[in-house]
Amino acid sequence: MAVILVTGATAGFGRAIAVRLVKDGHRVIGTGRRAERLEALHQELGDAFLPQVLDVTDTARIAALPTELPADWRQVDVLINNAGLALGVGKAQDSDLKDWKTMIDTNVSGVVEVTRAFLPQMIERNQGYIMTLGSIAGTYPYQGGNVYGATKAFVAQFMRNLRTDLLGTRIRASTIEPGLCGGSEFSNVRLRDNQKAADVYKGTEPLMPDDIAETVSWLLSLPPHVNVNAIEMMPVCQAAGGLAVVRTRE
Ligand code: NDP
Ligand code: 8X3
Repeated sequence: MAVILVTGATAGFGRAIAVRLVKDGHRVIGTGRRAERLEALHQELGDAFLPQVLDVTDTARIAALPTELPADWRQVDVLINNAGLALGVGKAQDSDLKDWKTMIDTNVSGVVEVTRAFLPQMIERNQGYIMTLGSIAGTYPYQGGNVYGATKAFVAQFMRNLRTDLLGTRIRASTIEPGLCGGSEFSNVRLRDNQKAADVYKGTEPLMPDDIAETVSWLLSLPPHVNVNAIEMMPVCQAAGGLAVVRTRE
């Protein structure tokens, strides 16, 4: 059984992944900014869960974390880069530059820095697995997806390049790219309005955090010689749309 570090374990996918992986018999280090949520999860899951407050935009704390973990938690076998967010759905010309920077700091720099921090010990042991949450927004453009989608496109290419650099090692790397998924705080954070967030899922049967947790659990159950490079998943009620055309002539 593995020691697994999950970023963003205080809500949504990360929480569901932590709960599922502890049920699967693993030991999970759950991170996030909200200490009280991590403590509640600790109460629920017991000593198979280690809470660690971590803001993935805090470069110094990330760098220190691998050596600051308790000795028997230090060999992280699996890193799940899940922490991330979207802010806003405005067009590029209407968006807030501060929101863009927060998304880049969290979804791009956060993933890169946490990955870089835990890679050396995986290389040293020639063993490990890195999974990162991308999104269909990294593949399919949509209005208002601008920087959020671009951060997830970065994630997809970073993970493909990571796979290439890791060739010759036994370390695996996968990207999970979900589409519409309810049951998390994603839209509440993005829209900053709980009613509008609820409306995103109205009349749909979206993916749920447990579906993502199930996928993670399945990936971990595969034989060590199998690397799933990427998984794109959508609810049955969603599909990619068409191209847009503006008609200004008779
Ligand atoms: P939630 O908003 O429910 O959870 C996001 C998690 O990320 C929280 O635990 C939050 O913890 C953490 N987080 C955010 N910013 C930081 C930060 N600076 N430092 C540390 N942790 C942070 O969203 P989801 O569970 O839905 O999303 C999880 C991932 O999946 C994200 O990367 C998202 O982009 C991606 N995704 C989501 C989809 C969806 O439709 N829901 C679809 C496709 C991908 P805290 O606030 O406590 O720090
Ligand atoms: C979340 C999915 O389509 O809202 O990454 O961008 S989407």
